[in-house]
Amino acid sequence: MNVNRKVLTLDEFTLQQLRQFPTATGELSRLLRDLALAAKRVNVEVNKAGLVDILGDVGSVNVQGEDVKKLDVFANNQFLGVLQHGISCAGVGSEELDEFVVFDDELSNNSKYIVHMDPLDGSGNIDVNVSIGTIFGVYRRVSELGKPCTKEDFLQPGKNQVAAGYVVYGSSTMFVYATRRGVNGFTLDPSIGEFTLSHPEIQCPPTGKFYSVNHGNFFQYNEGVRKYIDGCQKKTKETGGPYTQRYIGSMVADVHRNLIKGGIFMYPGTTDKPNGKLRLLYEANPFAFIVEVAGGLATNGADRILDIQPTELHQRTPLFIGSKNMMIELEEVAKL
Ligand code: AHM
Repeated sequence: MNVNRKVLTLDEFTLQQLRQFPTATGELSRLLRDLALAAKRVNVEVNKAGLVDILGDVGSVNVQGEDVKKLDVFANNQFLGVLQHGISCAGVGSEELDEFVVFDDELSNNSKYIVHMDPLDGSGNIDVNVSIGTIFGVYRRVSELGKPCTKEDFLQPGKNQVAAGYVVYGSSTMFVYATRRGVNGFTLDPSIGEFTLSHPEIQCPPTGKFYSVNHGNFFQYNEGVRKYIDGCQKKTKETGGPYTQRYIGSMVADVHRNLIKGGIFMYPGTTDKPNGKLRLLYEANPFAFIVEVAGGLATNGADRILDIQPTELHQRTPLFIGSKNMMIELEEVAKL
């Protein structure tokens, strides 16, 4: 029989990784499998979004005061459902929910992980068929096993993540995840319904040519950030520009491109919103973990993102993230 040895599914890959740790329990592998299952279900609905009457607002408003789209609700329910019915997750914090969810049953109380997630990021792009994504961060709980998880499990700094990842629903669907050992990307093969290893050992190029920022807010950024952005458009010694501006408005797609090709993504604070728009626990921490494992950097302008001690679930943070040398240039030019 002719076996194609080049094709490695996500499950096969995580099992191979597991074999290298004889004492590992396999809980993280199962958790990743659960997340991939939910991602496949969400992918089916995202692909149908233009065909069925699933577009538009549900009519409610989420905890950040934004309109909730139907697909957001669907994605939230899918991820919550698989995590609750799996055996690896004790509870979930979701961008879509006011409070964290505790899966208070015997199996879940004995699970060692909790998950933070943004089930459908970039939802403003759903109606116009532009890439959207899911983001997740996995933490080992700090509360006592055998009991329901607690708030302190959900308010850990990002450096405590054991894994983080994202799914990009784009021209193809990709599941990318990082552990401290590395970042690997899997592309969904629709013919077999499996994520297969397509981007092994992703390294973020130390420099790149893309900068991603909402230029519409330019005059609301502080002077240092404006100076850096100006430099991105010029050929200067400091920035090595001009760079190419790329901003989709879906953080998953913007950071994914910069992770693969090299670049910098910024969502700075503005005069109206000094902490910017992005959420520390659901968006910034998972990406900071992934990008740092891949060799890049992430800061809020003052501190490393992964060192920030969260004080509330839905806390927002300015975010600068990307290729190492571009981040160093940013800090030098903007004097963050
Ligand atoms: P969402 O919570 O509505 O999905 O918004 C999050 C998105 C990010 O993916 C993206 O980077 C950012 O919002 C874009 O915001 P803006 O339109 O202010 O530039």
